[in-house]
Amino acid sequence: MALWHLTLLGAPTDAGAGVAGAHLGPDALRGAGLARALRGQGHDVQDLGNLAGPPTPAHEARHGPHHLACVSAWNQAVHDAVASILAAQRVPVLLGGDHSLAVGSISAVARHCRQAGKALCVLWLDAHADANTPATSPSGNLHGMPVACLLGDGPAALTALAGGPPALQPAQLRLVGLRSVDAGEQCYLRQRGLPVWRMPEVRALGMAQTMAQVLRGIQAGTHHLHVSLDLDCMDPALAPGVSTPAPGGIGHHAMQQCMDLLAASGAVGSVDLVELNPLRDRQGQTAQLAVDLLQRLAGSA
Ligand code: 6HN
Ligand code: MN
Ligand code: MN
Ligand code: MN
Repeated sequence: MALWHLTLLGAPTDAGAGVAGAHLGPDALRGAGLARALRGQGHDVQDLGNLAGPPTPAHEARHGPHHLACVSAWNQAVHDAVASILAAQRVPVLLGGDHSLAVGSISAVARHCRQAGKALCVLWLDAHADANTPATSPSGNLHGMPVACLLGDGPAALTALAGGPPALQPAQLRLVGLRSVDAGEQCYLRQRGLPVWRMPEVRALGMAQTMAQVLRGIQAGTHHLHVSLDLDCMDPALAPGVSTPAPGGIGHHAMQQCMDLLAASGAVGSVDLVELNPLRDRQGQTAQLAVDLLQRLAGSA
């Protein structure tokens, strides 16, 4: 297993979520010993601390996506920081924060891959599709929209972060673990032809077979695999510390297996670790689990 030169970057905001608390995620992950655990495995770990950004406004906008200006400011900061980490040849690990931040991080990764001539694939581990647009969203919350934004469908302030063409094409995405998909998202997934492995399928195939399908054609060297890990992909009995829990998620063993198979691919080049909500956690068990999963994802050096 290769040694990772990884850089932790905190983005303490919950502006994209409808529930408060994800802004406490980065420090909870640090408190659970994230850097120490990774260093203990031999990895080179740098921690840039937390980015600064605007506080979450107390009131929702009456029309349109909630807190768009605030979410855009955070995403611009994330984009710029992730771009410099990648330019320094390191693996950025974005500590969220809510999942809207993936627009900034993945837009930076997409630009980097275009310049480096690498093929980008994004694994989206989530209970949700995060593929609403402002027109279909039942909540107005931007953490339900990053997939559509990355495909070019969303508020211009967010889609523009990719710097011209959309950050991603549908075939570059793989959505795994879904079980809470809104009606508008169903249509969108079908229309755009997004590759999806819903929970019933993951259970029927088993994680090994699921990941064999997900990773087909992805090779270390030619490919850059970005892992966007929304902690609500796991079963909430196991990982209660999230803002939008959905029952029937991925179990402990399957999740560990998933991380081990990703590590073995050798293709992982960037990570989002998002949606930890310490206000909803029980004795830090979700934070601890997240540390364990990231350790496995990085593999032992
Ligand atoms: N997440 N589909 C719901 C919505 O409000 O659009 C939930 C989104 C959850 C987003 O967990 O990252
Ligand atoms: Mn709000
Ligand atoms: Mn998500
Ligand atoms: Mn989710």
